[in-house]
Amino acid sequence: MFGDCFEFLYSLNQKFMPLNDSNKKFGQVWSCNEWDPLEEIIVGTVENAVVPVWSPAVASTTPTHAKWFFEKHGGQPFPDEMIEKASIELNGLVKVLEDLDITVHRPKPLDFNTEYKTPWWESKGLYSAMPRDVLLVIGDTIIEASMAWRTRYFEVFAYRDMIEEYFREGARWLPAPKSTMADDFYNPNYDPATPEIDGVRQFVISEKEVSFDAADFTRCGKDIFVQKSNVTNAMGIEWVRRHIGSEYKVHEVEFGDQHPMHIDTTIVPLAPGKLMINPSWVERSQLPSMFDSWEIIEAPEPVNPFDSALYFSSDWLTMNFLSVDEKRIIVEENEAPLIDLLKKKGFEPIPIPFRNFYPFGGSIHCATTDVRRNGGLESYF
Ligand code: ABU
Repeated sequence: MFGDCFEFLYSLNQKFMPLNDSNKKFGQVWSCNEWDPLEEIIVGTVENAVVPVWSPAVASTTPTHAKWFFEKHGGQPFPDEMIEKASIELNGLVKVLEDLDITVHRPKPLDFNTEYKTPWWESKGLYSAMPRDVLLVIGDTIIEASMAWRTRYFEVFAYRDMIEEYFREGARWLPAPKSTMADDFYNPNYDPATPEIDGVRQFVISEKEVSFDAADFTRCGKDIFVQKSNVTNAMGIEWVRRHIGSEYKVHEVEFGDQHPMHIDTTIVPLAPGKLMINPSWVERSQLPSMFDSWEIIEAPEPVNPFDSALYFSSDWLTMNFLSVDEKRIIVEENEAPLIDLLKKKGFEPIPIPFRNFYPFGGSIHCATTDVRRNGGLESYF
């Protein structure tokens, strides 16, 4: 009965909200921070999503309680019901954005269940649910991240049609070098149980080749903050630094997340002079001193998911929200303490249901990449 009802809602959703609406015009690429008024955005899709098989790269950031999920489903499509529920929420996000007059584009999902082969290994794909991981927009440039998981090697092709459209509209287009992701790209001694040795953070990837996910970067105009993680290495950071132009400064930061992968549940710029931090990972003293004049807002504890499991992420998806402008922030509707805090601080949260997307590894920020925000390139420090 429950399943039938979802099937019906899902088919309605698919009927009225087709992906890849080719009639929608692609505009200019321009986004310099996380808070200028949003005009155009990419929203991911869980269509065709495949569960990765357990591997050292997956194990490096996956909560140990979730291992059973990968053992049971690894190498197979995500269960239909998960896809259906998350798709409804993604389509709801699209509707909210479009009602705010924001142009939304969706990727063209690949057949992620097809096995592919490189000279070094074989794999299936993952999904095109998280454009934030793959595409980094800095000013008028779209950077394709190199990525670090074999399952994500070809993921960018889900976005290629739209990147080409943006290129035609004048965007600069910068694909990062792909690493081989051969066995020796990964650190054979990495053990998630000992993520720090003699005070030095350990990572599952080595420094042998360039590697980064776009979501390890966060933008505050001319200043961009990035962390090393289990998908982003120093070479990857240096590659971005050298390619984005001398008007930008890339600052490397390190906090207390023992298994880092993506900075957007650790520090989140909200508006000029306002930064939200994850109090369980970030000490104020660890922030670069340039934040001394900023208001630092500690995120409240996450509300534990009522019926969803966090297979790919920490509990802190609470902070993984999307700013529409300096005041309005799209947040997950169950995160009541966060919503209250934002209101108290003068923001206008827009709550939407998004809990069924959480098990895919992210929330609203991960599920999107803002392509155009209306504002100039400025220094906020
Ligand atoms: N992809 C965002 C997840 C980060 C986290 O696990 O907190």
